[in-house]
Amino acid sequence: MKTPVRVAVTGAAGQIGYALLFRIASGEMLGKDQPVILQLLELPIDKAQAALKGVMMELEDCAFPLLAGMVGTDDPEVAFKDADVALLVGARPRGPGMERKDLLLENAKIFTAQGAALNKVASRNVKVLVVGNPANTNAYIAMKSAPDLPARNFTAMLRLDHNRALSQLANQANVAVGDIENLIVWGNHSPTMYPDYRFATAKGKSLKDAINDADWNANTFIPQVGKRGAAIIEARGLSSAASAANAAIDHVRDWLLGSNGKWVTMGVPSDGSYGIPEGVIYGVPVITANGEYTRVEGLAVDDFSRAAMDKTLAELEEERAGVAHLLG
Ligand code: NAX
Repeated sequence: MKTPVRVAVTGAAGQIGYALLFRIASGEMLGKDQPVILQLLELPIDKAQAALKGVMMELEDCAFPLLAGMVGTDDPEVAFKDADVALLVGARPRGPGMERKDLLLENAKIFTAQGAALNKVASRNVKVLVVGNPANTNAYIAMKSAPDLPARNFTAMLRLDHNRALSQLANQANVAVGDIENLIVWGNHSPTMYPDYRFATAKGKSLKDAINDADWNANTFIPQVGKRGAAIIEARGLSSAASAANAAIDHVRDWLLGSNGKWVTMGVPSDGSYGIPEGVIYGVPVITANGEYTRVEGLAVDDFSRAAMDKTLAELEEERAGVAHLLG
C-alpha cells in the first residue's frame, strides 16, 4: 500500500468543495491505488463548520477504500500541516456594493494568511492550486507570503477556461474533443483571458486551417470562452461548480501524474518568457511529467496575439499593484 498523500482543501463546504472532495477520495485525482488524507478548512463560523461536518459525514458514508483519514478544521495551520497538495478554493465572494478593489483586498488578507500558514507547516514540496477568485492574484499573494517554499509550486486554475475552449473548438471544427491537442489559454482567469488555437490540431490536422475564420475567432470564440462563467451564472443562478471541480482535478492530476506529452494550461509564475514580467502568475502552455511542469517555449506571437496577451497582462499588473502595499 502506498503512503497516503495529504490533500488540503479550503472552502471545503462550498459548492466546488462538494463536487470535488468525493472525486478526490475515490482516486480520480491521484490514482486508483493512491490513498489520500483529506485536510479540510472552513471559516470559523458555526454554519460553515456545521456544513463541513455534514460533508465529512457523507464522505464517511461513501466508505471510500482510498480515504485513509480526514481532518476538519477552522485553523489553516491544522489544515495545511504536512500537506502535499493544497487546493485553495475558499475565497471571499463579491458582496452587494463591493468594489473590485475591496474584493482584491479582502482576498489578499485571506491569501496572505494562508500563504504564511503553508510556509510554516506544509510539506516543503507542497503543490498549490488556487481556485478562489481572483485566482491568479490570490496565487501570487500566497506565493509571496511563503518565501521558504518553491515559488514554482504556486499555480492558479486556468484549466476550466482551457476545457471550455476545447469544447467550443470541438463543436466549431466538428472534431472529437479528446482528439484536440496544443490549445492554450494565456493570462488571467477573467474575461480578458486569451484562448489561442493557432497551434491546435485534431489528429494532427491544424484546426486554424480547418476553421479558417478570423471573425469567428475574434467575435465568437474568444468572447464566448471569456464570458462562459457569466453565462453559467445566468442559466443556473449559481456559478460553475462541477466543471470547476473537474478542472481542478485535471490540473492536479496532470501536474502530479503527467500530461503524457499533451499541452495543458496552468497559471504559473512567469520566468520572463513571452514578454510576461517575471513572477506574474499567468496562464501558459505546459507539459507535465514526474510532478513538474515545463513551459512550452518559443511559440511565435503574432500582432493579434501580442495585443490579447498584453491586455490580460495589464489587468494582472493592475491587480498586483492593488495589493503591493500588503506584500512588503
Ligand atoms: P461557495 O461560496 O459555494 O464556497 C466557498 C466556501 O469557502 C464557503 O463554504 C466559505 O465558507 C468558504 N471560505 C470562504 N473564505 C474562506 C477562508 N478564508 N478559509 C476557508 N474557507 C473559506 O463558492 P464556490 O462556488 O465553491 O467557489 C469558490 C471559489 O472558486 C470562488 O472564489 C469562485 O469565484 C471561484 N471560482 C474559480 C474558478 C476558476 O476557474 N479559477 C471557476 C469557478 C469559481 O467561480
